[in-house]
Order: sequence, then structure tokens, then C-alpha cells
Amino acid sequence: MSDYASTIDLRGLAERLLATSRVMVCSHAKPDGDAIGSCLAVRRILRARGVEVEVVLCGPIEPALLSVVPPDAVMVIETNRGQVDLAPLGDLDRFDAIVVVDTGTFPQLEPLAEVLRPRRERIIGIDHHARGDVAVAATRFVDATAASTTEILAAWAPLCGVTLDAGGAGSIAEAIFVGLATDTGWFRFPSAGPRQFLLAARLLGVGVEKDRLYAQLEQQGRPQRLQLLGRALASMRTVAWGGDAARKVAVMTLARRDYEETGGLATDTSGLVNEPLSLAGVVGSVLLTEAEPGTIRLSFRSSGAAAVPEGEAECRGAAIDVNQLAARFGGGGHVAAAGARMQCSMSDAVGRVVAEIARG
Ligand SMILES: [Mn+2]
Repeated sequence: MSDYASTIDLRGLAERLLATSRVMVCSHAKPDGDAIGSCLAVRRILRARGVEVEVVLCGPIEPALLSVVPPDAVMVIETNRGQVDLAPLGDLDRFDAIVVVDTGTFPQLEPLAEVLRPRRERIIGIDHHARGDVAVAATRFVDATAASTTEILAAWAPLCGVTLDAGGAGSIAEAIFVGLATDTGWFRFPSAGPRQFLLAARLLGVGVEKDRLYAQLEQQGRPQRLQLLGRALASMRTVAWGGDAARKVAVMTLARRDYEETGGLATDTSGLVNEPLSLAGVVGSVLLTEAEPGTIRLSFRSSGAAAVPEGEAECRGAAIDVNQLAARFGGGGHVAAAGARMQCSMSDAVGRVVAEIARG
């Protein structure tokens, strides 16, 4: 995956896509704010130049995120229960190009991977991850110094002849801001530097409604979310990373019972894993959840206390490498955020996680 680099520059990307008449845009399953913001930004930029764009999102999508998506702007393929119906997609050969944003790996593109694989020559990847699979897209623009894929699109828009001159609901600037704000933890993460604040200032300057978007995206939790948070915090223990008592990793659990007794759902727990990172001396956090009986999902986070590795925006500031930790459980992700799955009892899973943290 080391040759996951650009094959085209932004100007070439503009020429290539402006020469099309119908384009599909998609991203990773369970799209986050950057995936959705990027899909909407590509759609709005190209539509401004007369290109027809169909956005395909693979759910489940958090209701808060859906609130920034006009219902007629996207097709949602639900992947909730294993059964996936791709028939609504129709014949993908009607598209001159397929744009894949904010990811470059087939596992993340499930369930679309099977229909994308045979169309590599027509696929254009736009991404800010340092790693990806060159087999996904024949044409790629990758900038791992960008804090979000929408930051790349902000630079691309003028090359398409599109000016970011409005910031209200449904605007290009709003879509770009949603990706930038959510991928930088609302400008708290180390990936938010001078360039990102300058872009944010430009977007606010044309009227992006930051306060409305924050309320819409971050203040829509259900009471069950706080009930699950309470139970997760009550379960918390800390384990010294590699025996170093100054570098502790928090371990929290949400058992099947916790979901049943609170009425909480898997979507109520997003972000809970980050809570222990506010504690002094805690450099990492692991949340084990059993939202579906028999499957333990592991979510790993690192705090951002260490030096910045060159050129890898996604890795900036990770205190411990949780990608490597997740890999020991057959999972993966980024240096600072990763996930895995286990098929075993909660107590067995916790025992293995605690043992691996103690190893460091
Ligand atoms: Mn992103």
C-alpha cells in the first residue's frame, strides 16, 4: 500500500470530471461527517457546472448526520442486518465516472466493493488517508496532509470554476465545513492547524452557520446515550500500557444487558470511547460493546500527546499506536483510532484486551 499516492493533480481532476455528463459519488459504509460532506460537496460543485451527480451512501447513518443531507440528494443502501439489496443502484455503466471519497480500501467500501471492483478504470479516488489500496481506483488524488477530504475539495472547487460564495443550508461551503469540523473534532485535534483555521474562517466568512450546524450534528443525543455513558464509565478500569504506570489505557464495557435495560442502540455509543481521554495519565481508551448478541465490538482510541509523524494527518499526535493494538484482534484503522470484532464472551474479550494492553 506504499504506492497509495496521487496519479493526477487537482487541475487534471477538474478537467477529467468536467468532461463527464453523469457521475456517481460514494464513500465508506457508516459514513461520518467527512464522508457525507465530501459526497455532497462533489455533487454540488459538479452540478454547478451542469454534471448530473448521484450520491450513494451505505448506512446505517446517524440521524444527526442525515439532518444535513437533503433527502432527494442521496440514495441510501442500508447494510444493517447483513442482507443488502443493491438493485436500487441500477446499472452502474450509466456513469461516466465513479468518485470514491474519504477512503481507499475495499473492506471500507462494502457492500459496494463487488460492483466497484470490475470498474476500476472508471473510478476516481479523492482521499486524505495515508494508506489505501491502489486496486480501488485507477485515478487518484491523495493528500495526507489535509485534515479532511473536504479540505481537498475546497482547493478543487475553484479549478472547476466554482466559487464558494454562499454558506447557507445546502451550500458547497456548508458541506466542506461539515467534513472539516467533524474530522478535526471541531478544530480540537492536532490535525487542525493554521491552514484549517484559515479555511474555516473563509467558510464562516461566506455565511456557514457554525452554531446551527454544531447543534444539529452534536446536540441530538437520546437520553439512552447518557444512560449507556453512565454504565460505560461505571465499568471503567485502567491498565498500565506495557507496565508503564504513567501511561494508562482505560477499558470500558457495555454488555448486552446494558443495552436491554436502557433501551440503548449501537448508534447511541458513538464517541463514548473518547471520554476517558480527558483523564490525566490516560493515553488510550478501549470500549467493548455487545450491541448484537454474541459479537463484541472493540473500539480503540489514543490521546494526542506525542510527536507528529511527518506527512500523515490521520496519525498526528497519537500517544500509542492503537492501529497496531487493534491488529492483534484482527482489526485495524488509524494510529489514533481503530476497531476490531471478536466472537466470544465479554469476560473473555476483556481478559484478552487487558493482557494485550499490559504487553504494550
Ligand atoms: Mn475523513
